[in-house]
Amino acid sequence: MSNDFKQSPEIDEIETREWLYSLDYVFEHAGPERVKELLQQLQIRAHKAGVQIPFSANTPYINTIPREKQPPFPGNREIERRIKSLLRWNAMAMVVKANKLEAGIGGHISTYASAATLFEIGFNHFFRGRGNGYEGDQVYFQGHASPGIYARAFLEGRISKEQLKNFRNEFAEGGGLSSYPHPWLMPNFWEFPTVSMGLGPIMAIYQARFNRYLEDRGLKKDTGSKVWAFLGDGETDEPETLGAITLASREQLDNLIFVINCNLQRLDGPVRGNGKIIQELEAAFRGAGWNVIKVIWGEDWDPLLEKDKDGKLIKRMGEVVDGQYQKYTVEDGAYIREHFFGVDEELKDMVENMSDEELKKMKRGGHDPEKVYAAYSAAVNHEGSPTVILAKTIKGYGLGESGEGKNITHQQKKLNEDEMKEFRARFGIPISDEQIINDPFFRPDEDSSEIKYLTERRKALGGYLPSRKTDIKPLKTPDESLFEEFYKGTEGREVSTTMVFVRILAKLLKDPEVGKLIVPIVPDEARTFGMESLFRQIGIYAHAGQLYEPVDADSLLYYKEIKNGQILEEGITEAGSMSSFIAAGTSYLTHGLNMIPFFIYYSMFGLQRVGDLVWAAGDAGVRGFMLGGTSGRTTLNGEGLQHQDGHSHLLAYAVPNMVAYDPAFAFELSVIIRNGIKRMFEDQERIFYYITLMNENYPMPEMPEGAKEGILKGMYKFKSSSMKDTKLKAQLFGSGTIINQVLHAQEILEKDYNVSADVWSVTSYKELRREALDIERWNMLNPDKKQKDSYITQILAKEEGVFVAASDYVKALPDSISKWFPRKLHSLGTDGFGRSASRKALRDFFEVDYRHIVYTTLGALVKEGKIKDTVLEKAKKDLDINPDKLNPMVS
Ligand SMILES: Cc1ncc(C[n+]2csc(CCOP(=O)(O)OP(=O)(O)O)c2C)c(N)n1
Ligand SMILES: [Mg+2]
Repeated sequence: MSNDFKQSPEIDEIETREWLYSLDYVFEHAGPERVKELLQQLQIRAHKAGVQIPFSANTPYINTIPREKQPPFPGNREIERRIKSLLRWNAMAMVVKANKLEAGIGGHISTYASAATLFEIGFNHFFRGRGNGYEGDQVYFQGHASPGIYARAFLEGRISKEQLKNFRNEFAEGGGLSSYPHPWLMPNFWEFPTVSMGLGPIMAIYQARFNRYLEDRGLKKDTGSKVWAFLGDGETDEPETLGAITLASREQLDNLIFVINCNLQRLDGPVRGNGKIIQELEAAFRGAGWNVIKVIWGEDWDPLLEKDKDGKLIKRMGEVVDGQYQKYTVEDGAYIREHFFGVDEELKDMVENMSDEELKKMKRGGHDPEKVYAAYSAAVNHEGSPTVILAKTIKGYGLGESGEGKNITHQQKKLNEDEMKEFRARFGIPISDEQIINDPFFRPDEDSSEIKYLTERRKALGGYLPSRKTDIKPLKTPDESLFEEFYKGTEGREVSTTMVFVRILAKLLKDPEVGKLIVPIVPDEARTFGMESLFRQIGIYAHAGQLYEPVDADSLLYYKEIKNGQILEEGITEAGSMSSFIAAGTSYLTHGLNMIPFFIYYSMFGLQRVGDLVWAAGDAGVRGFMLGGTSGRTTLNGEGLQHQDGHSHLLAYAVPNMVAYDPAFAFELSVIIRNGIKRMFEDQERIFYYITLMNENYPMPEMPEGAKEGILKGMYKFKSSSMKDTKLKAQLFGSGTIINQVLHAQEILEKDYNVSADVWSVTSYKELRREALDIERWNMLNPDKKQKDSYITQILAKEEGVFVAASDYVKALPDSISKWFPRKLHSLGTDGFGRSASRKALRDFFEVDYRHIVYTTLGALVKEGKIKDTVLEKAKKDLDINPDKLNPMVS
């Protein structure tokens, strides 16, 4: 048959009808499965015949769950509506009041206004608390919807009126409420920090995965708890939001539910004015293997869809873009009639009997409790993959003229009196005009139907939420004997601190007490760090086990994936690994388990790459060790500019509860890790650790007598000079592998220049600075009391000579403590972009090798008039110092 054969339109129509009738027949007699099978067969046949069927991951722009599949709604709609009205009112009043008391204090009204139904269906019917034998669901609330969550806690009697009044006024008497979900600031309330867009979703994915990990390893029971992540549609533009969704489907995380509040707007304007965010997200999530449930239209659209026999309404729904839908929100019913339905006579006829008022009131799906209930119910019962609910809502819903659906609505923080009155009338809030101004918050009596209802619902669901566990059991720190091997040194054997770490980890893993609690996390770098022996020893976690014969099956260290594996081998994702670290490091709060994560990665791809997640980890109260491997701008040689880290320790300064160390020797590392476990898990301090590890091999010395305290405080004298009677003195400070350059410099100074130099090992500039600042502040606030000396001042007061510090990090580190030194501190460091070259060349380039340390020391002695210029002149030649070399800092 020729391709240009064309049959008449009439025949086309008959043919189409016949096919459709056949389909209806099969559906009625054999059911949906048979229809699926037939369609698949047809698709294959068409494909074979060369018919290119356009790809689409989308379904029509209507609700995924048709009306006839909706389960009956078990709640009392009227009471729930009234509760919701109270929440809307109090949430709005909280922001308005806060801004009245202090203009510009901020806060958000519109986001919660759009999400209220989405949250409330959860609170009244789904979110499980930590009672009745459940462990509780973990809910990541959209951060800037916090006023609504506070408003609910107020109705629940968990937050006082005074606190509501002090929203965003945390220093107020009686306590205030933090702007957003910050567990650091409200440790018994908030569980997850979510307000930095994108972090909530990725943390939720890894939380759900970590819950599975604990179950698969037999560390906790599966009580059917779910992880819910509420996020904005604008938030989906953050790479973190969608970046890990395939992990969730790959791992079949049916304990995970995303609810995306698609109000079509972000801060400045529409999320996709010229497109459709719901369809875009549907395609992305379906493509990634998620169960996608769209909740687009409310119940008043059902009768119209019923009438829509030829699909014209569905087609119209699908062709209108989001920017236009936003316009319908702000316009009246006549506009909707003309511009939405008016494009087609049949559509126009469909709404002929409806008034403009009725058209205007037709709800979006996300504001319809029964539609949202149906979606959640399907989500919690779905098995085999994670679910995302795409709920269409209106930003600023209920704000009316003062902001509903407008581009400015995100920033709306003030309502004038008339607008407040209008709101009050719309939601039937029983308060007087006078109260609106002075005392707007309203909570009905304890025995009112609203309070009784919500109290009963939360009781049935196992308690209030959000809330945090408080009965944390401390862990006993592993015995000193486990670490002692590392205090002895390696007797000449050359090893790196990375190798030492792996050995410490292996020993900890074998410890009968803490072994099972250790969670090694690695983003595809286990071999880089020499950790591959752990693959076989403790296994790589894989929910599915190992469905293949690994290529290296016959080798001792084969790639062993196993259901109860202990290592989290995350693949190349520092953000994902960091999220696992957060889930593991907060499991003392979420599950009452003192899991001890060790997350090891390329130090360059840590604090600067996932710094915002690190900040969130601090907020969340994470415990555990981040290990920046291959660190040091000159120690990781050959790798060049993008790999060589010489500044992560500076970034660590910014994280308030991060304790950072840059150890040089095995014993230092060992003392630091043991003390870290003690401080975090036995003493229950809210801190976490950052330790850099290096890959340069050298013999590890024995721990000097009495060094422990100094190691932990940040510095101690490692090696005094053997020369006694010389006038020329120097104090040299070294960190990490650069300590070896400093030790070499000590020798040269003594041998060639008659300078007696002591060597100090600085394990942590940050700790030294923190302590000194603390003392300085105390002195400032207590001038009338006996003034104290910082640790730095105490130990250096009597030290003679010039001070020179060198590390494989930027000069800002030694500079940050120099003001507490008795005399000037000369800093050497690795400021600037790295290069691919040998360690020797790099250390020359960055001026941190022994030559530059010697030369700097001699220069300092010249300036102090202790030696003559001529000595320095000669040294320049002997040490081959080039004053005209490139400045590494800017080249
Ligand atoms: C990483 C980050 N960037 C910017 C912001 C500032 N911000 C707060 S809310 C918001 C708009 C949110 O839009 P959407 O996700 O659609 O949420 P909606 O309020 O519409 O529900 C922005 C840009 C932020 N909180 N985090
Ligand atoms: Mg939005």
